[in-house]
Order: sequence, then structure tokens, then C-alpha cells
Amino acid sequence: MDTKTIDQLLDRFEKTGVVGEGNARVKLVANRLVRDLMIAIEDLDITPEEFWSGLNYFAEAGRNGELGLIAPGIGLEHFLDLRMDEAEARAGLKGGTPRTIEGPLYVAGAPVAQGEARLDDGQTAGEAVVMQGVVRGIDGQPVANAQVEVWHANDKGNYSYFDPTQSAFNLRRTIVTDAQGRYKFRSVMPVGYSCPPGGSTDRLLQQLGRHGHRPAHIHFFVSAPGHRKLTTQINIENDPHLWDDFAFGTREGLVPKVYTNNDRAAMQAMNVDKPFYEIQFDFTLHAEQASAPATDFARPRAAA
Ligand code: MBD
Ligand code: FE
Repeated sequence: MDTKTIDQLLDRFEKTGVVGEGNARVKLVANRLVRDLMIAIEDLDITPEEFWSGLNYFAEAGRNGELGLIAPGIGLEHFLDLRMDEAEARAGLKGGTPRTIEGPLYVAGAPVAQGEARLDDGQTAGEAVVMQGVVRGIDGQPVANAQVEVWHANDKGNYSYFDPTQSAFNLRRTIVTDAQGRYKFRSVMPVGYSCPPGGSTDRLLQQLGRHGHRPAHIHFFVSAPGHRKLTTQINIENDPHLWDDFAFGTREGLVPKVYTNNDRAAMQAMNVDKPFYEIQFDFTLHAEQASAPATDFARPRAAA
């Protein structure tokens, strides 16, 4: 079918069964996506069997809650980051801590701590890590009372809430920065996440000849009044998947040095009998900016 015939067909669809105005934006987006899909079916000669198999694929991915995992896996979530970077550049925003994907595993409602927190429940296996730093504005001034929301996987790459074997809000906190803009937490070293074996995302990636692994990482939302919300992650250096992330989340500037602290007194103070890791990382937030799209956009998220 040629494009002109497709457009005539779409025109008829738009004008049939009309009972009201509808939503102009939804009409624009939906009609465009349907047109693009029809053109893809035509160009690639997608068979009826392939079409229904694809439809069923998404239905199943929805049922098992994997659509939020497919989005980063096919690069769409990183693409949205790059578009936000471009919009900020157009608005004249320069510098600041790089953003990177949120992913599908944030849970709202984590316990709030002032200045410092321990993220692990004390029953969680893994090597101890202490991470700390300062939240600053783009002017270099520390930001007191900023919210540092942090979440990460355990030593098996699993996240509490989604992994029911972990205690509530294990490895998740909201830390409020002190008067000098500082945050600090103790936790256990995360291990990289892997897509559920045999799940919708994993099966798609297999067909694409790709793996479903992420390097070890720690997620952050950093926010404060008068500043643009930052969604980012840091990666743990030397992970074999550091620059081979199925979700395309690793970025320059987000891979801090990981130090090993084997000082006896420091280990004793931490109540650990092995050396522990230390990470220093400061966050720089852009000032509120009306001419750039909001970074604290709504997105359905789990809450507990
Ligand atoms: C994760 O932990 C994650 O951060 C992303 C982006 C996708 C899947 C799992
Ligand atoms: Fe993650």
C-alpha cells in the first residue's frame, strides 16, 4: 500500500465515529504513532503472524510489569535523557552533574534521615561502603536541606520491594543535607542488576543478540527548592559491564574512584572486620529555569 493510500485511510479513521472534540494532543500523538506503525508494516512487510505476536508480546510484558524495563533496554530512556540535555543546552544551562536514567525500581516513601544514614538493615550480605559528599548549586554554594534520595541493589543485584526477601526499604533512604550541604551514608556494595531470566525483556534482548546486564550502580534523586531536580546514578569502577550497560546508563563524570580503607581504627569504628570501601561524590544542581522543560515530571512509581 502506498503512503497516499495510508493517509487517506487514516483521514477516514479520524473522521469516523466522532462524538466530541477529544484531546488534541492525544489525537496528534496517537494518529502519528499509528501512521508510523502502518508505514513500518508496509516497508518491512510485517506478516499478520508477526503483528499478533508483537501485540501479544506487549500484552504479556505489561502483565508481568516489564514495560518499564524494556524502555531502558531498547535505549528509549537514555534517549529521553539526551533530549533533556539538548533542551537544557538550548536554555543556556551548562555544567552540573550529568543526569542518567531513573530505571523502573524506585519506590517512594523511604525513611528520611538528617545528614547521615545507614541504608542496609544489618542482615544484608556484602562489603561495607561509605559514600559522602556535598550538594551544591551551579554557583558553587552548598545547598542545605537538599533531599538526596538514594536506592540501590544488594549483593545479588536485587532491589528491596521488588525482591520480597529483603526488609522494607532496605538499601533505600532519603537523606537531608546538613547546614554545609553534606550527605553521608553507609551501605553494602551493590552488584549489577540483570533482567529476570526468561522474562519479556530478556527474551527480546536474546532475539537482538544482546545481554541484559547492568554494571553495579547507585541511584539518586537530588532535589532542593529553587533548583532543578537531578536524576542520576554513580557507577562502581572496574565492573566488567561498566561501559557495556544494557540500559545505556553509564556516563562520563558518574564513575567516582572507589577507595579501600584498611585502617584498623576506622574498621573498628565501623564495626567491620574487613577493609571497607569509600566513595566521595559531590552533586551540582542547576538553578530553577523556566525556559527548560521540568525535570520533576510525573511518572507512575511504586510507593510503600
Ligand atoms: C535497574 O536497576 C536499572 O537501574 C535500570 C535502569 C533498569 C533495570 C534495572
Ligand atoms: Fe538500578
